[in-house]
Amino acid sequence: MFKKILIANRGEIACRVIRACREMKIATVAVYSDADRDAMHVRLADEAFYIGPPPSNESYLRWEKIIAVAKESGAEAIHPGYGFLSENAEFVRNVEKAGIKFIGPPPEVMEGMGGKISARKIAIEAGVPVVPGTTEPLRSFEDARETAVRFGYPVMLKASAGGGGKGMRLVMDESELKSALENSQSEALASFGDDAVYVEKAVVAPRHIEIQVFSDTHGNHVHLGERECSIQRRHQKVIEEAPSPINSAKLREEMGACAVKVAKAVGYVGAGTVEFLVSDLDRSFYFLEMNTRLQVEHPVTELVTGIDLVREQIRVAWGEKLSFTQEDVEIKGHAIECRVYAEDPDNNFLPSPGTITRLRLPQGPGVRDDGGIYEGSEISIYYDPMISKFAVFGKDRAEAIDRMRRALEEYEVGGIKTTLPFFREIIRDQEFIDGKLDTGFIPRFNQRKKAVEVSEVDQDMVLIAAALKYFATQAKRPEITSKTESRWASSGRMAAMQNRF
Ligand code: MV4
Repeated sequence: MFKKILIANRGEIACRVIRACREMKIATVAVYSDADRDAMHVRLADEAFYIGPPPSNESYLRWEKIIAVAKESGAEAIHPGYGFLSENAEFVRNVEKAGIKFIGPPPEVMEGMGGKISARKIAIEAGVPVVPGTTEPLRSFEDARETAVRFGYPVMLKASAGGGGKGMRLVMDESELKSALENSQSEALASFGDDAVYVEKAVVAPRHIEIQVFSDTHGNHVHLGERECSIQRRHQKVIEEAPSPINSAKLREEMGACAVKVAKAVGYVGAGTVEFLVSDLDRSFYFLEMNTRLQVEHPVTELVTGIDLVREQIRVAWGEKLSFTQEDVEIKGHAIECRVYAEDPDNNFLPSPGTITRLRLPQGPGVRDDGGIYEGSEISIYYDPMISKFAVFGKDRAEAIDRMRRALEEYEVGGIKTTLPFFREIIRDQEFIDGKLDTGFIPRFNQRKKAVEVSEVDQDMVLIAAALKYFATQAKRPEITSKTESRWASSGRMAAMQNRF
């Protein structure tokens, strides 16, 4: 087995990989920028090397520097985490040229799946359903007009190089097409340096369900069931769960088989994810794209399968066979993950940098916090503001929701704003509890919230009502005073406010 691995990343995912290495008795090398001198991943690793100023393109994206550090430290492999260099084929080629193992798929696989159009071609070739649409970039407005009519409105324009919804436009009818095409192309050019845009038929109110796949270098390809990731805000996942609340063994088998077909077709190696859009109407599903990395939301799959995906990635990179077969994979229980961000949900999710002055993590049955921070940590403005991923496990979805609600009450982060209050509301939302999760969930949730907010003129009434409620709850003491907060949580918060800790 490898004796030493370099982690070309930061934050919680670097910590996650270091933790797996520790368990496997592999020494770890961290890299850090000026902004991360005191970061958690630097403290957890056996060695740490400085790689440059805070901006990513001067530090975590400088692959020559990172490869030089790997050589200098004697690391035999590099784990890229997600983001940064994780899907950069040029980086992989240079890592391998330096005689270092890259923990991930071969560069050709990354290139094949890197473009949406090329990925669609691979999926079609593999006999996997894709969203009806084109497999060539649009040549002109005329071309777009004819294609849209052929597939029928509404259609989606998508950037082939796209990701994160950039360059994506929903077009309801022909009157919107011209400006949508121009905007989509210029956004694609600005974001990716490539203005190739193609057409897909729009799937109405779809779910985003993805299948975790795993492949070794001996030609074994398996899937580990699905993750439901439909709850997204501005194309960023917010809450993920496994299994999907649809929870159909038949659908899992069909989608899993398609995901494995895609993995086989590209000669995949390691951990990958095949994304699908699933129509809520008839459960028809369509290949969307494949992510050639370990994903943020991998813990929910680990919780319901009992398989350590990072450990498996490292074993596969060393050349071992998968430690399990498809028959061994059993989905048990239910897991839900919330992405905790240093953002202010009351102020349009504006990043909230600063020092974490207080940190109390949930404990007890069924909780897992994949964190990258500690009390005293500084959250800078330079990187993604995700500070931890908080996941719970229960025997079924109802128990997982109960645990998430309880654990979110215990969870306390002081000194900065976080998205925790937002999650405390979602976990109590009836549509969420009922599992009605499609792409329109967050917009509908915001509408419901707005409906209960009051207008300016009602402010006095609200104050009076609040005063009445306050005296009513005072009278009822020592009962629990809040529906949303345990007494342990509120006394902790009081202590924090009074600086008595
Ligand atoms: C779509 C779609 C409807 N029809 N494609 C793809 C990337 C993801 N960030 C949003 N994507 C979508 N692609 C077709 N042909 C709707 C979405 C979509 C979405 C999908 C899953 C979860 C949330 C979403 C929010 C907005 C749009």
